[in-house]
Amino acid sequence: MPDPLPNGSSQKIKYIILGCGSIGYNVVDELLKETEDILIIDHDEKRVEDLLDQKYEAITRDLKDPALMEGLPVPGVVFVLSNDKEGNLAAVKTIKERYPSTYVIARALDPVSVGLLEQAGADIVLYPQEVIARSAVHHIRKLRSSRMARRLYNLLAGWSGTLGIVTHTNPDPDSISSAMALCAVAKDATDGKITCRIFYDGNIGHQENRAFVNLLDIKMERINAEALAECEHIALVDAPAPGINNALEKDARINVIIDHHHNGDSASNADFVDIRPGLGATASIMTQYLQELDIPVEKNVATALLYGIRADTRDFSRNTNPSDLHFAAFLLPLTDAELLSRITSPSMGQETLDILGNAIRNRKIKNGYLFSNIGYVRNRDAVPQAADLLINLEGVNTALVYGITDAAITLSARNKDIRLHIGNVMHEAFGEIGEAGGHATMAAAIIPLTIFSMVKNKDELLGLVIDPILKKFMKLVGVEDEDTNEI
Ligand SMILES: [Mn+2]
Repeated sequence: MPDPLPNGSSQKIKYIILGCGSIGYNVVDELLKETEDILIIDHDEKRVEDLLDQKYEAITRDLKDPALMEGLPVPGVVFVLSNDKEGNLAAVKTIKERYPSTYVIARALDPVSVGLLEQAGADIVLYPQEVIARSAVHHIRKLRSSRMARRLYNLLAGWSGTLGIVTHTNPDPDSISSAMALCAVAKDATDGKITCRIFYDGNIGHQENRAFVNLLDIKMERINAEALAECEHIALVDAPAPGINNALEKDARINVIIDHHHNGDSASNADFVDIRPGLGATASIMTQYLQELDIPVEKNVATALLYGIRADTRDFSRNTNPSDLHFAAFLLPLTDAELLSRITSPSMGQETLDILGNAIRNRKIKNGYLFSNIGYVRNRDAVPQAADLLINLEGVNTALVYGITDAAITLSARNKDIRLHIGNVMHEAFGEIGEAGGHATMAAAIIPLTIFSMVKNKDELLGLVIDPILKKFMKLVGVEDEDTNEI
């Protein structure tokens, strides 16, 4: 046995294991794959003898002994793994006092010890019961999701003819990329025997979304009953049920539903339903299928999916989950980086530029509240884009931008004032006359024009009705006073 007790303490050792019961022994076994620079310390003389017989480096010491580290080389990492609660705590203190920069990983024997060991300076505290519980749950989740992927694959494998994939109304990158990925899975499962058609309703408004569809050359068709009738199978992506934010009839027969929204209608009779509200994007679910099923991901599909995850999670800043990051990391090397950057910075259309210009010109600011009337717009996506722009102006805490389309008055709000929940205010102000709500920092409202949609001059109509409409909002936020009319 080489001498583990050199004179000075200038000598170094990579790992010291304190306590070599079953956990310690397994850690040693794992570390041996990397290095033999390991010293084991245990209080049990018999055990140390056995270890020495097996050619391990080991010495006997008491973990509670203040001289525990005396004469030993300086360790890079110490694992404190005995089943003696007090011994572990004492050892962590002794090591950290002597070698503050040595990494110490300690085993807690009960939940209280977790805190005590951390206080004593342990860099990592493991509570094995918890580690096992977490790992057990993780495994079952993974098993369940890979079973889902397999089930979908087997279902698709039995199909032929045409699969119609329906995205939600005014489809976004999450919805569109999910449709592309489902098509890839179907093609793989049927050996190319199935034809996919991607349907949408509404419009693809936001210029980034248009750039997305154009640059990735995605073929999409406007949905109609005739086209649907030509499809043997129908799938719905990024919407929870037929008739909810999509153009399908509520009682339409759907074969596959894949979504991540909360408002799911579980009474669906589809052959396959996978709704996972925990995930930030349907594109994450689709990426997982491709990964689990080991289906090669084409560049444009990977690029679309990554953009879909990023867009739905606002670059991982909302409704996001570590899995979304995991799937994004899987996709990243498969994507077309240049294309991705062209999608995210599309050249702005003339109409959008004009609208943003109007929004800035027509702004009125009062007590940190900005109001802007952008008048008639063909594309209602221009309203939130203007709100995004105006909230960045100096002195503005809350921005409310409104405009009118052929069918509705659209209001979009952005808020930086932490005392204000703009989603609640919008809901209270406009919920009775339209659809309204949102988050603390961003919200929207849509007030249908109903019979007034027949009025030709929409700008004039908006001018006539907007004051009474805004009154309640102003009252709620406390800016109604003498010059309200000015706004
Ligand atoms: Mn989505």
